[in-house]
Amino acid sequence: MDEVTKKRIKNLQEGDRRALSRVLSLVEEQDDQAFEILEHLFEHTGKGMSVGITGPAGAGKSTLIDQLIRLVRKQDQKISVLAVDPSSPFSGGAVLGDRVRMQGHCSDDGVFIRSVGSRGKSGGVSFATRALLQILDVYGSEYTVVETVGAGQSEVDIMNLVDTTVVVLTPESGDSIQALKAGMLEIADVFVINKKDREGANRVAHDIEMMLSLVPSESQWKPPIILTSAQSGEGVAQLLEALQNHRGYLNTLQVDPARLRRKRKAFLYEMIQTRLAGYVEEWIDRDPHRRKALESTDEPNLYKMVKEGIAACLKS
Ligand SMILES: Nc1nc2c(ncn2[C@@H]2O[C@H](COP(=O)(O)OP(=O)(O)O)[C@@H](O)[C@H]2O)c(=O)[nH]1
Ligand SMILES: [Mg+2]
Repeated sequence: MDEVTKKRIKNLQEGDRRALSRVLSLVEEQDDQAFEILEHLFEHTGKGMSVGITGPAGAGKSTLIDQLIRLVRKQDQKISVLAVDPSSPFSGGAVLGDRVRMQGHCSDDGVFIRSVGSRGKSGGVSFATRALLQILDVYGSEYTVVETVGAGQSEVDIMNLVDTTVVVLTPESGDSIQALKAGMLEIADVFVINKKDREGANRVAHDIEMMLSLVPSESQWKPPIILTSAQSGEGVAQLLEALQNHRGYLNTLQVDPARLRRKRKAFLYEMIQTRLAGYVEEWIDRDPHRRKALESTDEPNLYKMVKEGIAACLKS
């Protein structure tokens, strides 16, 4: 590793905002150096906590996160938000509504907000998100919140990357029950019933309690159900407390060295896949015919071309 990179990592660890931007760009560009940095950072992570916040669109996740930011900043801790937007490419567009809502924090150095597209052209959102989480952890972000919509497989995958998963529901409609059916019950460490200012929050809380009691669980952790009103900020302090409690619970669990090794292996494996996918994209872009051939339905020698491409990539 060269001196500049070493210095950059040191600056990142000291909470230097410019080093953070630089490292993030390197990762987004999938620069060779980025992979080296990430491998190195892996050992320095584990100080901050990562929180996934998921639930139906419109449940109030962004509003809730905005309130969390206020609260965490009052305690003078750092907080970051990664908004996973299914429609934007990895380094591309902003989640406009979210940006606008959270822009009150723009000038605050203790707050970092970034959107991550879940249809990245190579490697996918899982690697990108994991990389961002590690970098922000090393940067000193005490809380890193990942906001995702819905209950698709990619959301469940993302939730596998965070320490604590919060499922946000509202009194409205039967969305709570539907969301729970889609596998949210299993992934939730904390439930939030937002919009408690509206009719029916207690009923939804009761439904969830019922469902939880029907599912046998070996875990010592019983997911709390927290009623909030994100607009007014009511209940947000209780949410933060629940997050801290869950973190405390995780700390009581024995850290299994084999599990850590598996995690590291999975990370390196993902890194290799991402890197290879990057080579393939580069190779395709080197000749305009290739992209066209890939996208046409009547190209006769497609498989041959793909084979050639893979061979070329493995050589480079
Ligand atoms: N009545 C009420 N409305 C809320 C509450 N929290 C959020 N909202 C509104 O619900 C809408 C969706 O909120 P948003 O945070 O964008 O939801 P997201 O899609 O889950 O991120 C916005 O119009 C919010 O102002 C709440 O506690 N009570
Ligand atoms: Mg949102």
